[in-house]
Amino acid sequence: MRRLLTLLLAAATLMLHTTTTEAATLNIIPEPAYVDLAAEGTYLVTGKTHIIVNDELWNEAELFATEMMPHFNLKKPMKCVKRGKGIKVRTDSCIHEEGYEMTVSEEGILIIGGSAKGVFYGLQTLRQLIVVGNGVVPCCFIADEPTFAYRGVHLDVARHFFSVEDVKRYIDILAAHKVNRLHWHLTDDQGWRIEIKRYPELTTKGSMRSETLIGHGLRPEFWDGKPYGGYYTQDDIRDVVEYAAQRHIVIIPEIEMPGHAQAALHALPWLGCHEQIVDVWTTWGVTPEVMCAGKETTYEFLENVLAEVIELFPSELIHIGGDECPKERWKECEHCQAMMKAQGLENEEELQGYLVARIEKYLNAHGRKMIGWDEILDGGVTPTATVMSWRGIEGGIYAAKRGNNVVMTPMSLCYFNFYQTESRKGEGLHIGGHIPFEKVYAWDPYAGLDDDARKYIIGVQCNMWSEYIKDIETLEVMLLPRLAAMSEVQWSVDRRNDTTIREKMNTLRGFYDAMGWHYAPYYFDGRK
Ligand code: TNX
Repeated sequence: MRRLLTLLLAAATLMLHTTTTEAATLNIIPEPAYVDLAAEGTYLVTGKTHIIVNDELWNEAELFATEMMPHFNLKKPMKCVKRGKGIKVRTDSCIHEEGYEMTVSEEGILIIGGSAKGVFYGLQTLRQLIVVGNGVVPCCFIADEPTFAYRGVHLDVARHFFSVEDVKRYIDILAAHKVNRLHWHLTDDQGWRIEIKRYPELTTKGSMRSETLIGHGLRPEFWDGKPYGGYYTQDDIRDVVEYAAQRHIVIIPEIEMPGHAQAALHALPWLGCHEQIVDVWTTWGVTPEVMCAGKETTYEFLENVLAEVIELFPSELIHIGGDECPKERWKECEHCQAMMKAQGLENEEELQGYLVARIEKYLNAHGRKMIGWDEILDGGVTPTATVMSWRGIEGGIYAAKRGNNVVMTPMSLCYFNFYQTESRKGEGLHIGGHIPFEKVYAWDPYAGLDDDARKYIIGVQCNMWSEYIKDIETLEVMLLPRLAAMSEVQWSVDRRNDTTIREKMNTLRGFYDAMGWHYAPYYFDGRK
């Protein structure tokens, strides 16, 4: 970091002393912190180019060597060796942990990362250059590091299920955009998708619903009449967590509580207040059927589930949902009312606050930290919870001013399940809203915050709710190219540039085509 600062200062001084400054760009997304294109010449990377690497960085080198196979039409990955010429990678702890410096000369390429993470991101930058330049990489020097430590993308697999293979493809796309967190929304009213050994009913019963709402509104003809389900075994989960970790993406699991839990209540009716059987929900929205916050058995259940979740996910942050929990059932429930009395709680909001605080204690006692949607603020939040601000930015601002860590993900800017054009023509049926590429790109996540509060904004995230997203192609079209805009907000917020972004996006489009990723055409054909 210190090194990059010195470099930027030197560059600024140089610019003061030159009369003509041409903004050189390599069309990389997200934009690197510093690019020097002054040197002439190129270096040609082919399928025969060696990657020179020591044991510590073998994972990163081999992954790159494998990723390049389709581009060079190779049957085997590019060769990784310990000595020689080609693409050399190493680390230097003077550089920011996620940063890197890349020097391309006519003799070869050198990437020095602050750690294996930095090397990985350097190689992602190089991959873009190689693919769009067909192996011809211009001589240059790049020094790079991210703005935000938390660069998240969310995926809802409860409303529609995505296979292990689909999730890995999604992870590949995230990694290429230098995203480092996948928020995996694993449970909701319409399906419980993670195997929990202690409660097999959660998946044997809770992962299947009788049909799905496929229209807008609640008319009978809008349901499809087809049973729908799916879940991940614990082996599947371990496989995905490992796959993501190799790409330096931490998976944050979300187990929804006490609301958005009707599928769990279907499987285990004693989790509810009235204990009557409810179905795995076939409708979208907010259901009154929520977990009972009065019975000790609910707390036992949550701790037992989290114990298995903690075993499966190394993430320090564990997401406990906390959003959209109607309190009707609690008002009529003798257990909830007794708990409120015993704990001296004024109202049902405070009862939710009690549940959340108790779960946070459990997570902390097991070496983890809690993150939840901004409703966790309503019942009086502890100073140690991380808040995900979705109902707007106000919750995030309030939390940051109190000194809670915040991830900004306001619905008006970060809901990638929303339409991308005003006319909605050709987009298929989606939940609503309107978030074009330009709106994401123009977002300032620090708006409304003074310097003190700013440092609590640990990152930003876009969310992918899957009520109307049923397959991986649609998922990709909703994600791309808006993720490119989001990645510039996450990685390079102060380096965004309205005059160069269009050309950069045209270059990135070539990269998407080469990768075979599906993307929406609207940004490219000018439709907002
Ligand atoms: C709100 S964001 C929800 C989700 C829905 C989404 C639809 C949040 C914490 N809750 O349950 O899927 O809107 O856009």
